[in-house]
Amino acid sequence: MMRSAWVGLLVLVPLVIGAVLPMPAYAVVSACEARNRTQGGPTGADLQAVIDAANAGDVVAVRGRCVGNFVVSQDAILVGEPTASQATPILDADGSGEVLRVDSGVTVSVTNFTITGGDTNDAGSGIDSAGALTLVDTIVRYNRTPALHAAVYNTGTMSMDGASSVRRNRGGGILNEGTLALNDTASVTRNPGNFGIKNFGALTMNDSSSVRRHPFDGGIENWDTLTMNGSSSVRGNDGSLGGISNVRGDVVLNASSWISGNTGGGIGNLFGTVTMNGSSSLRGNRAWQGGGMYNSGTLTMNDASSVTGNVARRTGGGVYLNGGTLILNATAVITGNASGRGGGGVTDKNGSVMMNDSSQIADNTALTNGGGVAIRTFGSMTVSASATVTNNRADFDDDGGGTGGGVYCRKGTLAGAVADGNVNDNFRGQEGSRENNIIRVEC
Ligand SMILES: [Ca+2]
Repeated sequence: MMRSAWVGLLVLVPLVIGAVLPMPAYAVVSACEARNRTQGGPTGADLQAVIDAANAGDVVAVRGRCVGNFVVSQDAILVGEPTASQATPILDADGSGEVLRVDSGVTVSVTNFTITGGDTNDAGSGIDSAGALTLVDTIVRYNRTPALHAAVYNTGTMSMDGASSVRRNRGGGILNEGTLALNDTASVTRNPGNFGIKNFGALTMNDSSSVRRHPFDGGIENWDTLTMNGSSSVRGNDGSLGGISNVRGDVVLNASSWISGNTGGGIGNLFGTVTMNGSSSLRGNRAWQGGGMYNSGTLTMNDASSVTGNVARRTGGGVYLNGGTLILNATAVITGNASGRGGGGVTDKNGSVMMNDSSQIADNTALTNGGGVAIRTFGSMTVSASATVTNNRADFDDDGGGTGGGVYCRKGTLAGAVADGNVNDNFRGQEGSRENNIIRVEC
């Protein structure tokens, strides 16, 4: 009896009010409203008190803007509920301390929030997590740290899902010492004081995730392991070593992952390893030397991976080897790169180039020597029976300065199938009428 009366009232009240006033889709909330949805508890303005009173795994629903330094020390599910005035609820430290701390051993998910207003003198002004934290459609922005720190500090296991992003924080974006995954369309963008992600742990980028538009120290500084899958990208960053600086770490690019439009080069590899698989690519990057990659470690290109359309103002339009190793396997290609001086595709200074299988260095241009490859200072290059160096052009500005359309070997060794037509149809000048395959000086 009572129940049916209540149901009648619940139906009646909105109809009566709705007839008088247009009702918003959601209640208007700008202050903090927190409620334990699992236990059906009352709504309060003290989010920390609701978190502390929750049982492990309870859903804590939040509306509006909650100010404070929030700490989660047991398993929890935080869900931001949209309102008319606040579609994405805000956790705000209001310019003092960390916004959200997740303790070690705790599993937490955070869905549909903006995390902002953190200000600390070390890493983690926005989020400081030692636990297992999943961010879903959550934005971390406008937090502040000194330049060498970062808005997010992860020493546990963190994943960024959905459209989560870390952006426009002062200082770096993320400092990772644990395990970090970027999934879906998650992004780290425009953290203008510093790098996007500095990685001392295991960093994986999946799906269409991206690290973009960092103006000073590049997108990612990697000291341990970085794996890029799906169509993930690092693009539009500026840095002294380009989009990714890899310092003795291991970088693996799989599937159709891409490194593009970075200034300072696509990847700067200092004594580490970079392995390109699938159809991964370094494309459209620019640098003084090594437009696609500056390499003093090992770059292995497998499958149909490519280095394409990169530009060096000086040498090594695609790849500049400074004592490092470049191995091309399968159908890997270095193509369409350009240099303002020598080595349109590759400059090999005291390094080693091995072209295996059906790999190609093709359609690259240099304004001086070595349209495809320039070898100098004891560099070496070996070309296997079915690999080709073709349609590259030296002296592309046609001023008469520059030769060695395929390979210009200033000092070093050039070996393998080079006398068997594998280095063929390369040119000096733009016209394409003057075949100019291999020039040996002290080789
Ligand atoms: Ca020239």
